Amino acid sequence: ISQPVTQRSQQTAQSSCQSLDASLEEEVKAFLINEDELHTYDDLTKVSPVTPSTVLKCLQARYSAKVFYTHAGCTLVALNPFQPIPHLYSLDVMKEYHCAPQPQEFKPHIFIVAEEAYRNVQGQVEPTNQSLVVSGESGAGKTWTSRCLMKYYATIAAPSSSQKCQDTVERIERRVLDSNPIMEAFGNASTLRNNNSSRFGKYIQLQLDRSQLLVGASVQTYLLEKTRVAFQAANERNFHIFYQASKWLTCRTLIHVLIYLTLFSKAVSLVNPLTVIYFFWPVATVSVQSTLLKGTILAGLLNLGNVIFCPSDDESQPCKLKEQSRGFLQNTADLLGVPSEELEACLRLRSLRAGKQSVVLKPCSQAECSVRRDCLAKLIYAHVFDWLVACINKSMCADTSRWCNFIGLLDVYGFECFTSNNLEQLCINYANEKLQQHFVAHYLKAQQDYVSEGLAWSFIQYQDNQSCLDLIEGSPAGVFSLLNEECRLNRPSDAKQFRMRLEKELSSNACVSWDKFSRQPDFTVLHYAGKVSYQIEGMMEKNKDPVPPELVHLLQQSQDSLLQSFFTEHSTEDSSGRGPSKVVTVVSKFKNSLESLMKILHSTTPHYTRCIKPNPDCRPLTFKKEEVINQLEACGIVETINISAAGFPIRLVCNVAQRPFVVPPIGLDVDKDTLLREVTRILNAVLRRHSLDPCGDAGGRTRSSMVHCGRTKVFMTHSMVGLELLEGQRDRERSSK
Ligand code: AOV
Ligand code: MG
Repeated sequence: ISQPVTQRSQQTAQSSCQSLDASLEEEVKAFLINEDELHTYDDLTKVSPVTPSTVLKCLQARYSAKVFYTHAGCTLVALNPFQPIPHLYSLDVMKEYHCAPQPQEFKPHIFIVAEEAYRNVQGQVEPTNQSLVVSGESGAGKTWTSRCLMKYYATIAAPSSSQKCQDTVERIERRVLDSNPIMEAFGNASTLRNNNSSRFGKYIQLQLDRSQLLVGASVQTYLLEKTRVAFQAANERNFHIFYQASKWLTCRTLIHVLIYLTLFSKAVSLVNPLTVIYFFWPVATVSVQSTLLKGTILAGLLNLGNVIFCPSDDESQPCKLKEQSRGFLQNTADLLGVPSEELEACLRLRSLRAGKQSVVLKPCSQAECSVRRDCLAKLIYAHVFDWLVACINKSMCADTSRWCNFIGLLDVYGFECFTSNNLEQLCINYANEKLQQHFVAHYLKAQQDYVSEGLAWSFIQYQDNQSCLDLIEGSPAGVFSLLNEECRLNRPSDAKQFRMRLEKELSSNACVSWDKFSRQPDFTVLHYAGKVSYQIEGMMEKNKDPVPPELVHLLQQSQDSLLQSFFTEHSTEDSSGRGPSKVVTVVSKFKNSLESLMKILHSTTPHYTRCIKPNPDCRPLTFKKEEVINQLEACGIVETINISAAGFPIRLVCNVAQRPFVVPPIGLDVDKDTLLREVTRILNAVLRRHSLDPCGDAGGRTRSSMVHCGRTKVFMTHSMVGLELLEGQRDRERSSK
């Protein structure tokens, strides 16, 4: 049985054990004699012995042979080729996998995972929703993989041309696929790690009707990195849409240097404005469509970025606009449909409540003016993005009466570690920790079942990331809670003081460390995927994400009906920040949205794909061992393989009332024990009949049995073969009645 390693020291000991000692080296050498055949290992459970080195060698051999997918027991490892691989994802290949009686006998492919989930929806006992979780670090290939999965379902779950509802359904498939480039245009950007990095998370539910046809889809998004609108790190870029749309923006000033757009250029593919319009046609009014097509809001944001203020000598006076910014301010006001004097006043003056009735205006410093300007840009962009997602949902989502099951595709931002990391990275890496925990809970901790079921197994150690999660989300002593507490105090934030507080409160957690000599206050978290140092400066402000009420008032008066509609529902009272308890912080919102995601994941059958980035520079067909081994160790691939090889991930809960696989002649009045014994006997018999040895071997290591009977469940190895044969048998029995 797998066992969590709770102490860091044990983990260190474990990883040093993993470093090859002399005897193990010998074993590896023996194994490597067959180097010519290494690339033929389709499943890493067949590699013997399973060590980080042997697994690495095998993957490297496959990568050199241009084989990019490998099973790792219950998960699939996908190596990023960083170049298009012709024919790997063609229509013919999709059909081949879809039509095969046993797709798992084909070469490992993402389509096997897709097909398994598709067949699983119908369920062993009852239909079950499925989730395909794609994980991996930034640039590893998650978004690419989820696009492949969407294409697969849009192809194989489409009705044949003879079916009547072709018209609507065809539109749905198209829409589902077309939603991708639009969301990526607005939510992806070029970062140091990936030219097309997702700056938001998404979970797409593909809705299937009773005949397993795709009838709709809905998408849930998570925490868009909106700070990017106003600021990008060196050599990173703003969201793609600003570059893509510049050709069709009615922006009078695009010839100028736009501060919100970094200058370093990259070839960008254009998003077709017609696709955008086609999406919004059913849900947007004519004026909204024209706003979008002209791109006035986006152009307004770009102009806003060039509104610069001079430092002020006299604090009682609002600081002045730079002379060359006047034109940009006027353009911004025109494009956003607001009076330019009011826009200027909102940026330069802060209103303070003095007593119950009166409001005084306080001049803002140069820095404050810039913060307000950027805040306005972020506020508008975040609303545009949410509105866009809402439109996409409206146009894709099927009526609840039309669909009964779903397959969910999860594609979130991958683990990130930059030279400077802040709240955005903390949230992104926290999301990855949550997913890792889900994986650990599902595949590894679940093996505890064996104990309660009375099965004897040897323990396999794995890394539990609970203490890292406690560090971040724990209450009352966790980074998020302490950050929220600090924000609630509503006082000017002091990074040094906050760091001291963190150190005091979190000292007992082994997943955090403190660098006494760092120039800026920070803390280092030991994530499952590596160490990351987070800057504290600016973290509190980012968490509060305050919106000056004057800005909301301004936009409520906009002549642009779309812009105005974003703020009609918005309560300006809440954003005034008067009641400290009303502040819903960024981390609270994010934590809540992740919790609902986890609930959905727990209610579905998950399928994990681990994307691996073979080199840090995104170079085609380049395999850097160091880079790969770190990722393999981080996601616990060796433990996963060991548990998959030794374990029985398929469990049939034997419920006397349901009697899922009971083939006659078992009577209705049997007790549970008899039923279990009988099911096991039948399973073994079915396997033998198909010339499969129920006591088969696992790549040289004898496994006790492919089928095992516990107290309340029958366990099977991950080979779907047995299960499918069994289901086939059941269907035959039913139809012969
Ligand atoms: P990510 O989603 O995991 O990173 P992507 O899916 O965007 O990473 O992949 C990065 C790049 O790798 C893509 O733009 C492709 O050029 C290339 N790529 C990935 N998979 C394949 C494949 N199977 N075949 C060919 N090229 C591929 V991030 O969103 O940054 O976490 O936040
Ligand atoms: Mg991505």
